Amino acid sequence: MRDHPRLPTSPGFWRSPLRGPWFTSVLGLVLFAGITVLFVTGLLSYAAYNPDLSPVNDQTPDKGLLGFYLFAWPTGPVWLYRLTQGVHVGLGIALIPVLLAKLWSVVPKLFALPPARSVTHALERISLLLLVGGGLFEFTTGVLNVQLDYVFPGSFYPLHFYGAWVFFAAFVAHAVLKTPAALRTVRSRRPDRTAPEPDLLVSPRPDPPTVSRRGALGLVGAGSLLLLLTTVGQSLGGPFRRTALLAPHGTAEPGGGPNGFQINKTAAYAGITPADAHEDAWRLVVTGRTGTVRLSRAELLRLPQHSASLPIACVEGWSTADQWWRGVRLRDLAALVGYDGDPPDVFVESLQRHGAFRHAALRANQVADPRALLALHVNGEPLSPDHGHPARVIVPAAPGVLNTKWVARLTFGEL
Ligand SMILES: Nc1nc2c(c(=O)[nH]1)N[C@H]1C(S)=C(S)[C@@H](COP(=O)(O)O)O[C@H]1N2
Ligand SMILES: [Mo]
Repeated sequence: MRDHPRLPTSPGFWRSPLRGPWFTSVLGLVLFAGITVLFVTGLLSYAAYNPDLSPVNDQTPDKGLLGFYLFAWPTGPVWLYRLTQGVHVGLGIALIPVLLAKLWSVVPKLFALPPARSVTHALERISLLLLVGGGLFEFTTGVLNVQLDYVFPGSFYPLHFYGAWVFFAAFVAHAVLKTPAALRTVRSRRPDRTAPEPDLLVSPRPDPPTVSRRGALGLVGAGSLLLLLTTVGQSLGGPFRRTALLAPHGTAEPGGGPNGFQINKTAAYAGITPADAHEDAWRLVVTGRTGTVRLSRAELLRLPQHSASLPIACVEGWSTADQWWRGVRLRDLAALVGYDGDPPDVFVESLQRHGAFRHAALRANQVADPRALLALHVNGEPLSPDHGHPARVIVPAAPGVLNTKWVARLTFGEL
């Protein structure tokens, strides 16, 4: 047996016969399409938080120019955020095997010497570091946020947001440089043929193959499919929910009965005691142009009650099927404090004393929608403590985080 070079900087160190331009190009083109979708759906998710409306909504306050594209998130179709965020999380998870295979396929390049042959080459390699580092960072922070309620230092949102911009800038540079050649490679070469010219990815001394290149791609694809099938149930619901083995909030509905659907933070977790939320003591405080009114739950129930079938869709990718909510329209509450006709933005505060999601701002278009409710009932029963009793906000098409539970105060206008 010939000597095996001991340093990864030597081309002969890398022996897999799978590596080569075709294998890398196919994976690269899949990532090109997939990561573009991840970036766009990620930007949409940020816009859906209404960050430009109020500092309490903005999880990334120093965004500066990166917020250039923000727009008023629409209130329909009601499944809008279910779709965009379901795609973001589901696709992100399904692409993990492709990302890992792609990195594995180009590993000899990361070790190649000399580190830089020219200024252009040096710049290309720096952009590659940002690309690889940024890609691993974005996928890791995303998965941790979905799986573990987070463990990183600092908030998930700014890290994932700024990381996305750094990563995407490097990604665009890389895609512009590589896509034409990758397309040519995939169109013109068969997977089992190696490059006619010497290519850094092709091992000069390959080991005998144990699987074909197409076979290896098939394995990567099967891995992606498996992850997809064990995740998307969290966004699809229905019978698929039982297959969502990898989704912490996505599997079986908790408990039974009308309130038996996913709970993000329980009342106990949010520090809401039965005394806080007791109907005798609780009053909803509504403030606006003409002053303040205080309403008990019984008084709210005497106002016109309206229904809307709306889902809850969380940034973590899970969502519920439509639930049948019933309560007072937000725009009717605005009218009580001097806003007939065109309701303004509203600032919503919860009984909860700590935590980033205890308050949220809703835009005028959300308040005006006849399906936007201060819900008192769900599926024909009073709200359970975990779903926000005595009252919660529910707004069509919005991220779950804007559906404040255990509401104490609504302040219309003056945001
Ligand atoms: N007061 C309060 N409201 C809140 C939250 C919270 O932590 N505190 N979490 C929000 C988030 S992130 C989601 S996804 C939804 C989940 O609603 P559910 O627990 O009824 O499913 O509630 C929202 N309302
Ligand atoms: Mo959420």
